[in-house]
Amino acid sequence: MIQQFKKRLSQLETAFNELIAKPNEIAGIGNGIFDRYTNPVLTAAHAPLNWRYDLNPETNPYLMERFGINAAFNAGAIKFNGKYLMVARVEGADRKSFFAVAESPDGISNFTFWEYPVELPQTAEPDTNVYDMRLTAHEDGWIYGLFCTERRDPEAPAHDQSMAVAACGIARTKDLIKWERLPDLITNSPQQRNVVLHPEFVEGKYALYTRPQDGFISAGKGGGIGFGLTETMENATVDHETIIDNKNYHTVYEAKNGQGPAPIKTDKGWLHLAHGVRNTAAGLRYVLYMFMTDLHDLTKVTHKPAGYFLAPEGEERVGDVSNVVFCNGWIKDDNGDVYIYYASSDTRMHVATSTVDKLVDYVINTPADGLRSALSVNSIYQIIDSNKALLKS
Ligand code: M1P
Repeated sequence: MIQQFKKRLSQLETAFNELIAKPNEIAGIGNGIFDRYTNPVLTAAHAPLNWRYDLNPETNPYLMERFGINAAFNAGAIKFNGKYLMVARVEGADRKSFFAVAESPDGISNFTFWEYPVELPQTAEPDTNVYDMRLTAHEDGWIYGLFCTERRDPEAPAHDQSMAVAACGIARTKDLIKWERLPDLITNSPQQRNVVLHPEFVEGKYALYTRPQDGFISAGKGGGIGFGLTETMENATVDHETIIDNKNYHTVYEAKNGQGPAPIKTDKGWLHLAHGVRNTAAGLRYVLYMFMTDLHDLTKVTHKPAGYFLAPEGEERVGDVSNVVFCNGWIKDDNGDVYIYYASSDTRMHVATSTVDKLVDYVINTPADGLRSALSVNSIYQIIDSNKALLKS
């Protein structure tokens, strides 16, 4: 028996070590805007063996998995002490999500989870499920993690065990190990998801991107990316939300949308990455899109390329919730490189790399959505005609 235990343990360790050590390479020639990579950067299989297995042959003679991990996705991201960190949404086989920090030396490979998952303090109303943390290194000196906290709807009848209320949970830290929990955000919306803290004070207040919604799944009359101010994060309250980027008929954000990570400041404006959702016969399709807001008026969208920036491709299209890409973490390096950490199909994490210069060029120079087929054709005509003029010159 002990021989079998040892053999199985050695097989598990070899497979795990090979996975962590796997190099990652740019995949294909790309579209000039960003590069995809051959391998996902974080998966359920990256969860350490000692989280999943009781490694004592006396209490676990068959070396069975005692705590199954289902997925690792929707990660916040930050560069901290020279390392590239993701705070992933790790989901157990029991469907509960929790946060865990994974670190990489180069941002594209060898992501390894820290020893323990995040121990998230609770409020008086304990979370049933927590997910999708957005990290913001705020100019007040704290690193904030804003996330969705989900609880059963207190109004739900006994026969309905799926009605839930989503709210914005708030925690802050200096080292990503010890977290201080603050009260949940209060807004006038019945539900909130995809709330993100802006990194700078605005008019001396904390600025938040919100996503007001009527129901747990459907944005209903709500939706759009909202913007609001709060005096404090210790009792965060947004009394007034201005919708800065709305849902729109026959676009990739027709059903709902949401701010991704905190925006990146450039000399041309704030770069935003967001997700857009539309409904199809095969279910909801989530893609990523970008826009830019004014440096001095964060509620003013100055540029917005038509359509999606990144959509699920190949194996990314399949997972627990298929046809989804979602991003709540990116890292801008001092040299202008940008690491975009995106999840596919609520299952695994990938990285795409670009630069601030490329993303600014993309956002400013890609034609906007004319909202009609004829105007899309016009955009192609303009490109063809300027290429023809180039050949003649
Ligand atoms: O399943 C896709 C995504 O659905 C939700 O996003 P949104 O609030 O925009 O609809 C979230 O549950 C997210 O975690 C998930 O990836």
